[in-house]
Formats: sequence, structure tokens, C-alpha cells
Amino acid sequence: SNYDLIIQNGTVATAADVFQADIGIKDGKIVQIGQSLSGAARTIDASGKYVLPGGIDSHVHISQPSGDGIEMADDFESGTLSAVFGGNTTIMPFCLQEKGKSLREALTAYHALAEGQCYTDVSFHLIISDPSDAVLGQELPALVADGYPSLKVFMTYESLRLDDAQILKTLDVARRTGATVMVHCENEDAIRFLIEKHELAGDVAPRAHASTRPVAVEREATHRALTLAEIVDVPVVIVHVSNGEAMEEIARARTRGVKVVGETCPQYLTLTAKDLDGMDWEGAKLVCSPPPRDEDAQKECWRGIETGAFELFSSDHCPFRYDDQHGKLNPKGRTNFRHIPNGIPGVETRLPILFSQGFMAGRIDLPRFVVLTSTNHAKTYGLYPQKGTIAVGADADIAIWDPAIERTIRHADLHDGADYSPYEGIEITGWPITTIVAGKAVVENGVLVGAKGHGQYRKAAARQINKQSNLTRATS
Ligand code: DUC
Ligand code: ZN
Ligand code: ZN
Ligand code: ZN
Repeated sequence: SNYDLIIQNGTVATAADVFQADIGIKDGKIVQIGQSLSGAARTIDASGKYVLPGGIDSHVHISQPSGDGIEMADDFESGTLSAVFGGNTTIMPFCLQEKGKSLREALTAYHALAEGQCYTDVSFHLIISDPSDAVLGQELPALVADGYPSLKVFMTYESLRLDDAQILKTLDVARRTGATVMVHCENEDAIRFLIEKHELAGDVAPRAHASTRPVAVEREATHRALTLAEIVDVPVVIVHVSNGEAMEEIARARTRGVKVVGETCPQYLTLTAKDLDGMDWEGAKLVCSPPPRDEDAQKECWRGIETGAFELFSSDHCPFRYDDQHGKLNPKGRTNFRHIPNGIPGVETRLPILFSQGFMAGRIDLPRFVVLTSTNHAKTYGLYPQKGTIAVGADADIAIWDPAIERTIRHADLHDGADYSPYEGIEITGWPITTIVAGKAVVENGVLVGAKGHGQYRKAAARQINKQSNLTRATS
């Protein structure tokens, strides 16, 4: 037959358009978009449904070594299973370089963990924790050319932080090679100072976590990261932006000509620091960095989603079990917030939250949803136009959404390896019912029909030297 699969009668949306069409798929690729297609081995009827590019979650932590006996709650099997049930077809987890080790060693180990385990496609970012001359001079340029062109650097965490000199050198390699640098912006020295004050005052419960990482800590580091990128003259991604003051730094940098991509996450649209009041140690469930702020910051983040200050909406899925000696309530964590691992799960709920509270609520249109959740991720990290759109020749990575589903988020219904959801109880309208990866349904009508190992590793392309990809921004 002409096609392996036809998706019929759906409302298709891309970054640019919304239209009625059938989609013909062959050998894992979209080969036809048209009216009344026929001649397929099988068809899926999408009447009354939205047919969207599969979600790409470019900010996910899976099996990342966390030190101190701490373990992440997801491996590649559970992490990608949760992702695919949430309408994602590709995730981009971080491959962490450990100090004194090479990037290749990290990649070898990480590939071994992922091989044969995945329900979605995957592509890694590197985390550079040890930017030695050998790493920056030889290893990184070779890896960028070999399909690993994105990396994250941290301005916080004792074991990960780079100083300004190291960040400058790393950005300079990115400028020369076309690598894309993501920066975690929080001022470590200021955080240390505040943690010591809180400890002296005996204020060690989870709610103190947010007080030790206030907006000023993020705003200053965001300004500094953007200044360093300006000095080197290289594009940069500011990840997990949580508030309006950091957004203002991004806007100011843009007016100076800095090429900056901004990312925000579901926790900054749905949670506030107040949620921890009265939670006592259960507040550990919401400990992440940067922490959720106040309602005003939440409004600002929504404004950034609506108006284009943000190009990326990612989950920052960083799952730890709550009631577990290897998780949030590890032996030290249950006595002091500073030992509670930072991060919350969310790879399965990212898209439904934005679909419901963004699109269905009338804050954004469907193309903007697609841009924020798929297209711009592919463009920023070198997977476009293979991924991130519905077009002839692209990978047949598609999520079919039913806007009629009313559902309340319950961790019991999710597929990750954590033991709670920070979004428990949120009411959602619309859910992805069928997720197609490389032309094959992995989830169909809410039921797992695919096998682990179907998802493949995808190498990425480096940026054209000193150019930012042509991202789609909102026009308002
Ligand atoms: N940064 C992340 O990107 N994720 C979780 C914790 C953190 O600090
Ligand atoms: Zn981070
Ligand atoms: Zn993260
Ligand atoms: Zn455990």
C-alpha cells in the first residue's frame, strides 16, 4: 500500500497553521498531507481531535547521578513511558560529566543506560562540570561535530558550579563550534550566605528552601550570564526562568542585541512558595530550583508565555521519590532542607497543563502551543526540520489530542517512577490520547501498545556558527 498509516479527519496544527487534513505515513516519515487519502495498511480516525507535532521536552533529568546516596526516580524506561503518555515523542535528558572524568566516559555510560529502554526518541545535552583544557580544547569540539551540540552549565551547586572565567571559556568554545549553551542562573555564594543564616536561626524545614534562593539570586545570575554571552558574542539559553525580574534582564539583553532564548516550566505557572505554608516536611515534594515564587511572578511567566518573552516551555522533570531514603526524605533531608534533592517530576503533565490552562483557556492559540512545546525545541537544539513539525519528509512524531477529556491530575494515573505529583488535583481539559513515534502508535486511545526499545537515539546538528536558529516568537 501507499502508506503504512493514515491519520484521517483530524484538525492539524503546526507552528504556522491550523487546517483539516489527512496525514500519510510511510517508513516512519510523513510522506503526504492532503484530503481524502487512501491506501493504507491501517488508519486512525482523528475526527474531533487535534493532530499536533509530538511534544519535545528539551529539559529532562533521567538517571542523573545525584551524590550522597540520592537516586533519581526515573530510568530511561519509566521516564520515556511517562513522557509518551503525556504526548511527547522526544525527550532531551542531561548527560552529566563527573569531575575528573571525560565527556566521552559520561556519554558511554549514559548511552548504555538508554539503549533499548526507550519508548520515545531521545537526544542528550551534556552537563560540563569540569571544563579542563582537554575538555574545552579537544573533547567538546569533537563531540559538537559528532552530533552532541548542546550543553548546560551551572552557576550554583558546589559540585557543579562554574566560575565566570570557566563560563567565558565554555561560551567561547560554543562561539567557535556552534554549540548551544544552556545556563542555570543562581548566585551560589549568595545562596550559601542565606543558608548559613537560616541554619543559625534554626529555620531548616523545606519552606526555607525558597527563602535561601530569592528572586534577587536568580536575577543577578541571569544578568551576569547574559553579560558574559554578550562579551563573548554567542547565543545563550536561559533555562527555567521563574519570575518577571529575570525576564526583564532577558528583555534588556535583547535590546542590546544579545541572542537569548528563554525557557519557563509548569511549576512557575501553577505553583507558588505559599503552597509550602503548613506543609511542613511534606513541602519537600515541591523543593526545586529556582523555587516557585509569588502570584505576581506567576502572572509575569504567563505573560511571557502569551507574548513571546519565552521561546521554550519544558518540564524540568527531575524526579525524586518523596518517602524514600534515596529521595527527598533521605536521612539528612528529613532534618534539613539543604539536603533535600532539588527537582520535581512533570514530564507527563507538562503538555496537558499548557494545553488546558493555555490553549483551552484562551491564553494562547494552537500554533503558539506547538511552538512552545515542540517546534522551538527542535530548532534550538538542532533537531529541526526532522522533528518539531508536521511536514512532508519529517519524522512521523505525532500526538492526537482529545479536547473533550476532563481529567484531574492524580499521581496514581501517571507513569513516572516518583511517588507523588506536585500537580495533584489540578483539573485539566484535553489530554493526548494517542502518541505516534516514528510512524508507530506507542500509546493508542490511552493504552500502551508500543514496546520499549522503539525509541531511538537522535544525534543533533550544531548551530550555524554565531547564528541563533530562526525561532518563532509570538507576534503580539
Ligand atoms: N536544575 C535543574 O535544571 N533541574 C533540577 C534542579 C536544578 O537545579
Ligand atoms: Zn537547572
Ligand atoms: Zn533541570
Ligand atoms: Zn529508594
